[in-house]
Amino acid sequence: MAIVEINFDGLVGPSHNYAGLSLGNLAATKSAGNTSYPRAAALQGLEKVQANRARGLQQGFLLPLPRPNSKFLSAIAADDTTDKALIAAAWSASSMWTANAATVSPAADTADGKCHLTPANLVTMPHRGQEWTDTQAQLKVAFANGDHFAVHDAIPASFGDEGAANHMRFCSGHDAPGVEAFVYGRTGGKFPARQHEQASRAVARMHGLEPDRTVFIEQNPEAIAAGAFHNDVVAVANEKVLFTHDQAFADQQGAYDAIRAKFPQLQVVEVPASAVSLSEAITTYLFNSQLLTLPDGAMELIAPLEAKTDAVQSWAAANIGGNQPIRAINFVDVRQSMANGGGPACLRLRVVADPATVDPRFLLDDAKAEMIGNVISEHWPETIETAKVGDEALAKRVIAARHALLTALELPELS
Ligand code: SUG
Repeated sequence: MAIVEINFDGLVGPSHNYAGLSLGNLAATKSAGNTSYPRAAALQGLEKVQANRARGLQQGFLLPLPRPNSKFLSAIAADDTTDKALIAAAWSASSMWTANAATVSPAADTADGKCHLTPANLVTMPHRGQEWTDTQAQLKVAFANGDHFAVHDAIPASFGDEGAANHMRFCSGHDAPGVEAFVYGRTGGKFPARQHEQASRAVARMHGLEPDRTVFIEQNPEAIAAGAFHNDVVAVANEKVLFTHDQAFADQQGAYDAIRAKFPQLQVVEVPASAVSLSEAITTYLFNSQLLTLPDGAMELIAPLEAKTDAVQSWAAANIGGNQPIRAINFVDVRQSMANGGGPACLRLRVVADPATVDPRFLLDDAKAEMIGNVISEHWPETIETAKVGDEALAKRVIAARHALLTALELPELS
């Protein structure tokens, strides 16, 4: 049995648009009203995935959820008088950011030896709070093998949960037992704190994690106020390495100490504000990079193009490569997603498992990637103007596009 990390990227849906729905997500707010390019967005995501496969890594994908979401629209009795933002909520392609789909605890960490997945309730934002039931339905198909996986219900809506975006795992190798760190925010700041401490604690209990291999850390309120609506905008972990801005946590040294107490091998790669300011960290999404272990054991960062700034490059020149824990930084074009506040790391959900235990329809090979690319090129709208969100003809096109993908992938149970 080969237990490996499989990244499940969210395929960008045909309704991808810039309606500016996420308060506290500065990129999405700035892009509000702009014309989107769903076809280019989806192809950019697919290209990132293919580049990671070319690095020798395992890739899966999750499908766009049904949009416009007719269940949501009928639940709010939507009509011509309904607030435009609520109509747009039903059209959001936000399920592409699968780092928010669920929290995943690999089998090596859990009491029953299964890999546990809890869909994130995403209740803080109306356009995202409607995702989890459909996400769960999909996870139950992809991870249907009950000998290896347990898919839970979301945590009750009283406690906001944003999934893997606020969760980090430290381990000597992906298949080894890990220490899981949950990062939560406190309410009362300028922007909503989306991850509630009690949601994090409930997920840890639900997954059967041992308290002495679990850490709870408070996010820096200043980081949330500066636009880090998820912890993965200011920190990312992989195996022994924590790559983080020095203003990510409420008590930075306390956070390192708490992790180290349970995971002594921790290596912190800290970027000080003097090298890259908090605001530059957020506009560049440097920490929303994927930090990947390549087959030869070396780690590389997959960063968004937006992170190719002078400040980042001069920090990287001195701190990446050679004998440093991170060997290289690569840049990838996911600009359509970035304009809605989603970088390379937002677009993927990490699952540590034996690929043979996953429904093969969700795993990628070259032929399937080509087929998906063809469906996108043929069916995804080239552009969506925000004013067109809600348009009936466009709705038909978006529904048909998703349907074409489900048919090509032989996943009729998700229609
Ligand atoms: O929840 N953007 C997403 C971006 C999610 C990024 N994910 C992680 N950091 N893991 C969000 O704010 C914008 C959609 C809009 O406004 O239509 C949006 O939902």
